[in-house]
Amino acid sequence: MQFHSQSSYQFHCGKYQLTLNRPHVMGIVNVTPDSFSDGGKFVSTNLAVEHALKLIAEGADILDIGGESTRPGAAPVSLDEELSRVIPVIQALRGISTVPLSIDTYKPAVMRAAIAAGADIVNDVRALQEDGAIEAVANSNAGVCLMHMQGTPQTMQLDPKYVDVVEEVKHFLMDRLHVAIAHRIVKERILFDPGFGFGKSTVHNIALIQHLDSLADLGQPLLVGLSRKAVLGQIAGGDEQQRLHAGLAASVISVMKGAKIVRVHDVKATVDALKVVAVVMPVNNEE
Ligand code: 9MG
Repeated sequence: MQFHSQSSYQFHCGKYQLTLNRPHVMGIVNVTPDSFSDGGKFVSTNLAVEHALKLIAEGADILDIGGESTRPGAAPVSLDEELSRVIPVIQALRGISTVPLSIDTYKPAVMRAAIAAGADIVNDVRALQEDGAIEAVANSNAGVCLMHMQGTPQTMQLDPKYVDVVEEVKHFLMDRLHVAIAHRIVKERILFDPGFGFGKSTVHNIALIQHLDSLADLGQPLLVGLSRKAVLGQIAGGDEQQRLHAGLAASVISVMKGAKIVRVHDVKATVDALKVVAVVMPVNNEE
C-alpha cells in the first residue's frame, strides 16, 4: 500500500495547539455502568480516573471521556446522569494531568459543563446538529470532531442505505464544516470523522476504509474510530475482546491512508504499532 501524502495540521483545541505531524492516539474512557460498575458514583469516578491515568502512561495523546454509550441499540441516558458521570472525571483529570481531554457528547449542556470543567475537544457523533450545540462550541475555544452518522444509535444499524457511501459521507462532512465556519468556528478547530459503524453495513465500512485517503483530501484532519468495532469481527471473527489484532491492522491502514488521530481502547499496542508507521512515513511539514 502507498502512503497517503501526509500533510501536517495544527489542531487548535482549548489551550493546546496540537501539531498533527505524527499519528496521535486518542484513548477511550467510557464512564458507563458496564465499564466501571457498582460501588456508587465515587468509586466509578475513581476507577475511570485510574483507567485514564493508565492510558496516559501507555502513551495516549488525548483522552475521550464519554458518559452515554453510542453502541447500536444503546439506550440514551438523562442529562443529569450523563453530567454526574463525566464532569467529576474531567475535573479530577484536569487537576492532575495536562493531556488534552475530549468530551464525547451530543448534548449542548454537557458540552458547556465539560468545557467549563477543562475539556479541550468536543467529540460529537451528531456533528453539532442538536439545537444549541454549534453555539456551545462557538462560544468556547474548544476543538470539535464532526462525525457522520446515519440515523441514531437506537436505529442506525437496522438497514443503512446509501447510493454512494463515500460521496455521501464527504458531502455531509463538508456541509457541517461550512455550517461550523459560518458560526465562527475556524477550520483549525475542526476534525472530520466518517463514523465507522454508525449507520453503516460491513460493505459500507469497508468502502470507507478503502477510500479514507479521499476523505483525508478534504483538507481537515481525520479522526478514525475502528477499535473493537463489529466490522473487525465480521472480517476477522471474534467477539469484542478478541479484536485487538484486527484493530491494530485497521489503525495502521487508517494512518497510512491519511488519518491523523485514531480513537482506541488498546492504547499501548496502538502506540507501538504506530511508532513503526511514523518512523517510515514521509511527512510534508510545509503545509
Ligand atoms: C463515541 N464514539 C464511538 N465511536 C466513535 C467513532 O468512530 N468516532 C468518534 N469520533 N466517536 C466515537
